[in-house]
Amino acid sequence: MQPRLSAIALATVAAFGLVACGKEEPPKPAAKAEAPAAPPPPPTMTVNIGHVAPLTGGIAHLGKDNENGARLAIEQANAAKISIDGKEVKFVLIAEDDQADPKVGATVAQKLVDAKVAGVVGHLNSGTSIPASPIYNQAGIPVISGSATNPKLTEQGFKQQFRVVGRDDQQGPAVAIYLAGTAKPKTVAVIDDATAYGAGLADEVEKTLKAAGVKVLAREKGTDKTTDWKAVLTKVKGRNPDAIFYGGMDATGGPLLKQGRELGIKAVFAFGDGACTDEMRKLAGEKAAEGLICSQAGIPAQASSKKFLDAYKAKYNVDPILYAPFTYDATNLLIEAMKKANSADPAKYLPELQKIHFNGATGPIAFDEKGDRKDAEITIFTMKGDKLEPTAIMKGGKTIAYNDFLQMLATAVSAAGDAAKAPVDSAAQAGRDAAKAAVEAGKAATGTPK
Ligand code: ABU
Repeated sequence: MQPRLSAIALATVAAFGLVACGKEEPPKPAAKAEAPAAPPPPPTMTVNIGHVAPLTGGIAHLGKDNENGARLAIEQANAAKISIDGKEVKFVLIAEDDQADPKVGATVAQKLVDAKVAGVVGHLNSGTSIPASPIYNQAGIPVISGSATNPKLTEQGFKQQFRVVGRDDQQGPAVAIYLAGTAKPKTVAVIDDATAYGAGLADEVEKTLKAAGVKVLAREKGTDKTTDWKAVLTKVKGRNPDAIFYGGMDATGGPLLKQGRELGIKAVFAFGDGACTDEMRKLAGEKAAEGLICSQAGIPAQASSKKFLDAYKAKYNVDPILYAPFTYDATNLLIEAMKKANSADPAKYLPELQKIHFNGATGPIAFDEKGDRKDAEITIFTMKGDKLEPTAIMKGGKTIAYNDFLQMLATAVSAAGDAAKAPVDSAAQAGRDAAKAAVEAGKAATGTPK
């Protein structure tokens, strides 16, 4: 039996050998030397991009929102396998927490310089961006803030400093004109949080109100950590203002509004962009927040491109809060300039950034000679029911009702329905162009919104 079994086994092995090889040759040992050589992997390069925002403290939610926007852009760029100088680039986001503290902001800036980042997105706050800016300037590192609005940031002559939002000398007059035109206050109390942003914006509002003939009461101040405003508000209540403007962020503005209503203050409250979030409804309570007027130094987050909004929601399972579309654009601007220069060397790609024309999630972006965004919009919102509703877009001293802006957008969407690529973004762009044209032609109402 044994020899017969062996013969069967041999025959079986031989049969399998024939099937496996497909030809009548005895199987050979794997001919490794004859296999075609695998192509060498493409050369790669790592490009570090810094991001700075407060990730701890009262406005950590805004810092995280900013970081989310930048991180999404990095992830998309890596998925696109971008090549620079013949090398496939892996972009890495180095995210730092400056705690919204000017000193920490400067320390973190030096840390990013030492880490040899190719560019920086940030910082979130004007109060940290301004002290960090000479450090980046000395190192020649391009920096784009997606949220810092104090004019000084781009008034220092630093050629590598940019921002993709408007400035407080645009935002302050816009919200003040809107407040004066709609609430028609005779006296306004102005309070700020003693930061570069809050105090600077309050100054701009005060200047504009006074120029419009509105009486502005003596300035009151807190800090960016004040959550007990009762002493300040009691003083303000005694002066019986028709409106109260606060320059500060939502973490402090929310308690201010809540405690103001608790004290029985009936005045109209108006805030700037840092306190123009839906958080206000949670912090102040729905009833107290009703009727709040506030401004954003750009288009509303929800008006940014559908492509961005969908990708953000898919990745984070929430909607952007405030500046995420702007930090997303800021990151893409750095990458686009590197692509155009075919280099991630700051000295080589900076000239491309200075002259860039880029269609971002927040619309067309180009910079003026100071590094400010050309033609930045300012949006005015009113808290109605459970959310902030965009009311008007202000641009170049003129006002267009937000619904008219949306109408133009809808018309453009239908006209651009067969746009070859990225139709939604093309249509949104066409809508923005139409709105811009309407504003520039002076067809929209001026001075006060419809
Ligand atoms: N623009 C408001 C928040 C950021 C800043 O400090 O400017």
